[in-house]
Amino acid sequence: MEKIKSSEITPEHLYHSRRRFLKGVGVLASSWLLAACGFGPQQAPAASGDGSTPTPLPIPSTFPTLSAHSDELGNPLTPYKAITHYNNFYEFSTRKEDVYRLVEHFRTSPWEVEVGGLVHKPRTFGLEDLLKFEQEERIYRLRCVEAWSMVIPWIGFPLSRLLKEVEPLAKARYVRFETLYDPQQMPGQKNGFYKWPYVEGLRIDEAMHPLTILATGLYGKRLPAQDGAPIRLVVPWKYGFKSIKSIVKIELVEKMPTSLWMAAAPSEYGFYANVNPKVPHPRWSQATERRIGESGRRRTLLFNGYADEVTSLYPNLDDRKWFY
Ligand SMILES: Nc1nc2c(c(=O)[nH]1)N[C@H]1C(S)=C(S)[C@@H](COP(=O)(O)O)O[C@H]1N2
Ligand SMILES: [Mo]
Repeated sequence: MEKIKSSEITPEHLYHSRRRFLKGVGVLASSWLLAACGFGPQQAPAASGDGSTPTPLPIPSTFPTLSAHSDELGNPLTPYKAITHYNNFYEFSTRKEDVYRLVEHFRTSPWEVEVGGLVHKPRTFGLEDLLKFEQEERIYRLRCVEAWSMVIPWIGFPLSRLLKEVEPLAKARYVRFETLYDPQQMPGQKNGFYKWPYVEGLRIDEAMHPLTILATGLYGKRLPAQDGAPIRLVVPWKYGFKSIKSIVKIELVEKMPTSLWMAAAPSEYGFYANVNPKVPHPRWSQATERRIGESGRRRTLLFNGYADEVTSLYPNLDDRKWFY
């Protein structure tokens, strides 16, 4: 009997999860301070169990329940415990293992997000308004520029839906996002090295892309504070630092915004920050990554595995500016 190469077979569960995914998308100071979101590749705690830490906020009736146990490539979800106990959130601490404790008293309700700038209909959305957008589950890989990664079942809604509500003007070319500034609650903001508040930005077509979401939950629950409650951006084909947490302001602008990381280390971090295994960080390789909860390393994928969906956004992939 002839042997079939295993690469020619698409296991059924992969086929179905791929379909589910597609349905979902609808078609210096001292240099150690400069590692975007950390100190370079480093050890993470071994992830174990699901270790559910209940969040006190009620789960909105609009939240979908967990729909799958792997992403569209067949990678298993990272355990809840790891997603919520290994966090980059410099407003609280530069130590990933400490963040979950320091957010204990962080007030995420009531919460407002001001959306304005170059738009016809500027508007301030209360969290309750944002939760009225139809919430869906999106299982995405998160690839930190420090070369570790997770698979996270987010709940949220496309950013494009919010932007359509405010009707951007034709001259709006970029979207600028800002995290809450409140040093009383966020002790890390007393660290004068960084220019607070945390700022990030996207080109408007990146912001309108169907993969780009605002997340309000994960694992079928409200977003834990350490993951950016009550609302954070998720842009899965870019390094994790673009996915700004605890957003209070979204502005449509004409000029490319300067992010916190561009200001802190312009030779290391640019605006686009698309994942590319072939473009090393000035201080380490991006060829492989450590998936939290696994041993060994995985190969990093171009655009973090979302190349089919997003390559068309970036003409001339040889231009280094897309990847740093
Ligand atoms: N406001 C804010 N957003 C942030 C960060 C931060 O320090 N502050 N860290 C970023 C980095 S470097 C990463 S890798 C992701 C981590 O998200 P997670 O802790 O939910 O895994 O959040 C990003 N968003
Ligand atoms: Mo990161």
